[in-house]
Parts: sequence; structure tokens; C-alpha cells
Amino acid sequence: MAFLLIVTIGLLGTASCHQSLLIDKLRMDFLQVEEAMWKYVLWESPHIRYSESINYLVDTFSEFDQSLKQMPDDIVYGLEPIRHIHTFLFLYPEFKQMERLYEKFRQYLEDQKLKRVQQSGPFQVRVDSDEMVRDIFNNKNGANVTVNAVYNMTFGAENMLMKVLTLIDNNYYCQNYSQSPQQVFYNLYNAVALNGLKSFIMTQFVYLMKCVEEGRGNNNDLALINKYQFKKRVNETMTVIRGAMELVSVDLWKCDPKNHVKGKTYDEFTRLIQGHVQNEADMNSDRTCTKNCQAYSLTKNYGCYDGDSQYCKEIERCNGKIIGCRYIESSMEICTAREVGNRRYEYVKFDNDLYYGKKNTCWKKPVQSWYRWFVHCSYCMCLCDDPNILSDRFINLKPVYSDIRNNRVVTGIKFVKVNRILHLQIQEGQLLPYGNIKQSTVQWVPVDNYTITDPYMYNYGNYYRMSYENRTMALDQISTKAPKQVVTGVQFKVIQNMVRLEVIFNEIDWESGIIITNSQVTMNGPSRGLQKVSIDSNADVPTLASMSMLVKAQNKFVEFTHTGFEVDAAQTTIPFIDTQPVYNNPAVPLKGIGIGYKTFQHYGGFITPISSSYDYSKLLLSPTFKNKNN
Ligand SMILES: *[C@@H]1O[C@H](CO)[C@@H](O)[C@H](O)[C@H]1NC(C)=O
Ligand SMILES: *[C@@H]1O[C@H](CO)[C@@H](O)[C@H](O)[C@H]1NC(C)=O
Ligand SMILES: *[C@@H]1O[C@H](CO)[C@@H](O)[C@H](O)[C@H]1NC(C)=O
Ligand SMILES: *[C@@H]1O[C@H](CO)[C@@H](O)[C@H](O)[C@H]1NC(C)=O
Ligand SMILES: *[C@@H]1O[C@H](CO)[C@@H](O)[C@H](O)[C@H]1NC(C)=O
Ligand SMILES: CC(=O)N[C@H]1CO[C@H](CO)[C@@H](O)[C@@H]1O
Repeated sequence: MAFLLIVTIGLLGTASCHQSLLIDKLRMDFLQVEEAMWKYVLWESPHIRYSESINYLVDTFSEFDQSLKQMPDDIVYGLEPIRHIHTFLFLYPEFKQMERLYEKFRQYLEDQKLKRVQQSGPFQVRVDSDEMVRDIFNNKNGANVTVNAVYNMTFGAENMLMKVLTLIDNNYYCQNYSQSPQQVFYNLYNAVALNGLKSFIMTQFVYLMKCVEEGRGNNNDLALINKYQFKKRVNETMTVIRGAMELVSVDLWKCDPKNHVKGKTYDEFTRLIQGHVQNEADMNSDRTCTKNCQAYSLTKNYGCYDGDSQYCKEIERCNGKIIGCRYIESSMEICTAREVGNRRYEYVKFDNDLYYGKKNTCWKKPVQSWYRWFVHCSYCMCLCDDPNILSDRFINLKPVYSDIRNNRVVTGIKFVKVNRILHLQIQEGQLLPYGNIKQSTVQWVPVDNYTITDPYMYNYGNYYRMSYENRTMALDQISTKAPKQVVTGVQFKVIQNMVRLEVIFNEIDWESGIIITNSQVTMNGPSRGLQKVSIDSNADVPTLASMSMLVKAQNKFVEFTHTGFEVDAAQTTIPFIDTQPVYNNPAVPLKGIGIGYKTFQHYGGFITPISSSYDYSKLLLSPTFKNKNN
């Protein structure tokens, strides 16, 4: 028997120097404790007083229980997204039952210890040992039955895992929950594995106790069978869930909200380059009309020729560059914007009922093009790049860091426009051992709310001002492969005339959960070979799309531009900016951050942040069933 013991002890206990998950570490630790206890019970305790042996058992299990408390108590912690899977209705009570059983077991251990220090009088235990044993071995809802039920539901005929895969593909999931697909499986793994470990702890305790009470008997054999079944389950749980975790992505971004709400779910750059009607006579210093519209590819406004005309009085002047003019029709009417804001025009209507913009009735009398004095002068349809007070076209270039001194790492990311400047805002949380985050510390780091007119703020320094010439942003996806690196900061930089993402990483000490402060590195995207994402030349306002989908964007960049002339009179700056927060709940460290682009067919789309959660799949080793004898 002793021989058999030693042979089986090697199981699962081999990965101790490898970076592992907390639950796996606890399991390995417990197997060592359990092994030592069997040695004690079989070889030492027969020579010791019964009560002393039991005390030793109780103390050892109680001590291990302290380390088990590092796992969250609430078993459904992190399982929020899968609560809507039908099977979970049955799984949940089983999880709860195991929690109750273990809670009772904990009370039993506590009682036993309290009883010893009680000085006088009878001690009233909350759980006596008979009750504890009865509960754990109950053949309706005891530890063994419950663990089998959980296992069966998760991996058996009901096949929870397939349902999870279906769920995370669903729009409903994406709108309601914040967990990367891998996180869903990771959280499930933790719940199932903790459930299994609790069951094993309790059943082995009972066998050990019985062995002390009754002598060896067949308790040792039963315990070995129990242990074999435990390990088999662990192996299968690990193999299957690791497979799923490797299969699915660590990336998380937000799909479309139910309703787009400006300032809440999205924001936009404004008036970067915008459709604008200008008379030829106003676009050259001689005030002549000897050329045609096409000749004005890059010019400016030299004044308004006929100051009394409705055009000069009512049409907003372009005080910047006038670009890419074209002739459309000789006569037109312009419906100017209803309010002073992002648009110059509601629409432009040409003679033959051709509309640029949405065909509507104008809120006021439209402005007519005017011929009387210069019949041969054309009105041209151009673009205007006028960086005036209404044009929000700024991007923050200052880096943002999590509070590394207080051991915080980045856990989430979102876009936010503050004082006309686009920022990446970070969420941070305090790192704990084994890649966990102290959830109560998670917070959004306030954005540096400077304005472009503050002293010492300048273009290319603290912020970047886009223009007709310079208006590209790379869709960089930056993540680390090193399992000890996590994201601690992020920054936009202008490199070769393009806004690029730079991500800042620190190494962490896995087991102590401490950030190594002098290990900081920054990483960038590829420096060459980027291709422009094609946006429909007649793209419409992004929020009008019924849906949008993430574009696969390896080595791509977007160029901010205007909506189509036909659909929107080129009034809106696209893509829009998705400002929904991207974070995992429960929070986890990140292995990367990226900028994505999501769109649908003939719409302008959104740029959106993407977070890559820490890749825990690499840490779920296939447990080796090593035999110590060979
Ligand atoms: C636990 O359940 C398994 C599977 O149903 C069974 O084979 C085993 O005998 C049970 N063990 C105990 C101690 O009841
Ligand atoms: C597992 O579930 C199936 C049906 O879903 C059932 O027939 C089987 O008895 C269950 N096995 C255990 C060990 O609970
Ligand atoms: C571990 O589980 C996998 C998947 O179920 C199985 O293929 C493998 O044989 C198991 N290994 C052992 C030693 O049980
Ligand atoms: C800017 O931030 C400071 C400190 O973070 C705060 O006191 C101030 O109210 C903020 N100003 C605005 C306009 O939000
Ligand atoms: C565009 O970028 C180039 C290179 O950085 C710079 O020289 C130029 O002034 C920029 N143009 C505008 C209008 O900002
Ligand atoms: C709980 C919750 O937020 N439910 C929402 C999930 O998403 C759907 C839309 O897909 C909403 O209708 C629910 O209110």
C-alpha cells in the first residue's frame, strides 16, 4: 500500500516552478498536504493519542484553508455572462451546494479549534463530526454527487462549452457583458476547478479522519480511488477548457450600442474637411472667371464678390484652405445648417432635382445661386479645411500611465473627447499575486483636461492638430508575447506623419504580484507597409448604419475624411469615434491594446479601442501523469 501511495503522489505535482494559475497552485499545494497527511495517518498516528491525531488533521486542513481564501468566495464571481445559458440554471444550484458544504466544513474546523481553547463549561459546536461526514457523503447532494453533477453539466451531454461558444458570438452578449471570450472560459475554469478542489478536500478529510478512527480498513483504498477520479476530472477539465481558451480570442471591443448617443457612446472630429460652395470669382486674387472649377485644387477665399447677394450674406465663409473644386450644375440652392455646429449645410440642391445631402424641406428659405453680374462665373463644389473654433481635430500626445508606484496596471481603455481633444483614457487596478486584480481598486484614471490654448501647449508637442494634409491614424494592434509583461501605459505619437499607438509594458513578479518598476518597455506597430483602409467615397454618417463590424486590420491605417457629397453634402468628418468603455469585468491585466475600425458597407464607421486580456491559456499546463518510479 505504501508503495502505491508513493507512485500516485507524483501526479499533478510537477509544475511547481512554472508560472501557474492560483487555483492550480492551490491544487498542487493541497496534493502535497494530502500526501503528508496520509503518511502521518498511516505511519505516525497509530502511535499517538486519537485526539492529538485529529487535532493535527484539523490544524493542517485549517491552515490550508487560509490559502484557499485567496480565491473569491462567491463562486459565480465572473460567471455573469453565462447566466443566460439554460444549463446554468441547473449548474448554479450545484455550485451553491458545494459552497454551502464547504462553508459547513469550515465551521467544523473552526469549532474543533475553538473547542480546544475553551477553558471551562461544555462547548456548543455548530457542526459536529457526524453531521459533517453525513453531509459530505450524502448520496443526494454530498460532495461527490455535486462534483459529478457540475462536471457532467459542464462537459457532458449538455455541453456547456459549446453553448458558451455560441453565446459569445451573439450580439446580446456583446451589448450586455464585458469579458473577452477567453475570459469567459477562464472564469468558468476557475469556478469548476475550485468546485472540484473543495469536494476533494472534504472527501479526503473524511477518509483521513475515518482512518484515524477505524484504523486503516479500506479507507485508504477508497481515498486512492477518490484521488484518481479527482485527477482524471482535473486533467479533462484542464485539457478541454484550455483547448477552448486557446481557440477563442483575448480581444475585447464594443459592438454597436442599442442606440448611438453622442458624447456617451460615440463622438466625432468635426469640420476637418467639409463640403463648401464657392464662386470662382472668390478663389483667385484677380477676381476673374477665366478658368473652370477643376482648376482650383488648392486655394483660398479672396473675399465675397457680390457683398449684397444672399450668398455672401448667408453662406459661412471658408477661412482656411479650399480644396478639390468641381463643377456640378450652374444653378443651385443651399439649405444652410439649422444650427451653428458641425455642419455648414443641410443640403445643396441642383437644378435637375439632384440633391447633395438628404432630400428634405429646408428649415428656412434656401440660398439661391446668383448670376446677374457674372453669368460666366460658376459656383464650385469644393472642400474647406478651416481650423476654426468649431473644428475639433486634436489628438492628445501625452502618455498616460497607470499608478505603477501603487502597483496598478492598466485594465481598460476608452476614447474620450475633452476640451475638443481626443484622449485615450485608461482604467487601472491594483495587481495581486497570480495575475489577479484587486477589484475594489479598479477606477478610470482622470484625463488631463488641458485645453489647446493653455500655456506651453503646442501642436506636435502635447497634442496633434489634423489637417487636410495630415490626417491619418494607424490601426495599430500592440501586444506582448512575454507572459510576465502587462500593459501599464499608452500614448499616441506622430511618426512619419501618421498618428501611431505606443503601448507601455512592465514586467511583473507573478507570485508576489509586484510590478517590477525598472522593467518598462514601449512597443510600436510596424514602421512600413501600411495600407489605407478603403472607405466608400460616398460614405454616409456612421450612426445611420444599422450595424457595424470590426474590419480585420493588420497593417492598415485610416484617413479621416468627409462623408460623401451625394449622401451628406460632405459635411461630416468620418470615421466617428466609439467612446464606449472597453474593460473586462472582473478586471484583468492586459497583454495589449489596439485601435480598430468597425464599419458597414456604405457608412463611415467608427474607430474603436481594442483590449487584449492577459493570456491565461498559456498557464494551464496539460497535467503530466508522471510516475515517480520511471
Ligand atoms: C463518486 O462518484 C463516482 C461517479 O459517480 C463514483 O464512481 C464513485 O464511486 C463515487 N465515490 C464515492 C466515494 O461515493
Ligand atoms: C450525466 O448527465 C446525463 C444526462 O444529461 C445522465 O444521463 C447521467 O446519468 C449523468 N451522469 C452523472 C454521473 O451524473
Ligand atoms: C487527459 O484528458 C485528455 C482529454 O480528455 C485525454 O485525452 C487524456 O488521455 C487524459 N490523460 C490522462 C492521463 O488521463
Ligand atoms: C480639470 O481637472 C482638474 C483636476 O483634475 C479639476 O479640478 C477641474 O475641475 C477640471 N476642469 C474641468 C473643466 O473639468
Ligand atoms: C503636415 O505634416 C508635415 C510633416 O510633419 C508638416 O511639415 C506640415 O506642416 C503639416 N501640414 C499641416 C497643414 O499641418
Ligand atoms: C441586463 C441587460 O443589460 N440586458 C440587456 C441586454 O441587451 C439587450 C439588447 O440586446 C437589452 O434589451 C437588455 O436590456
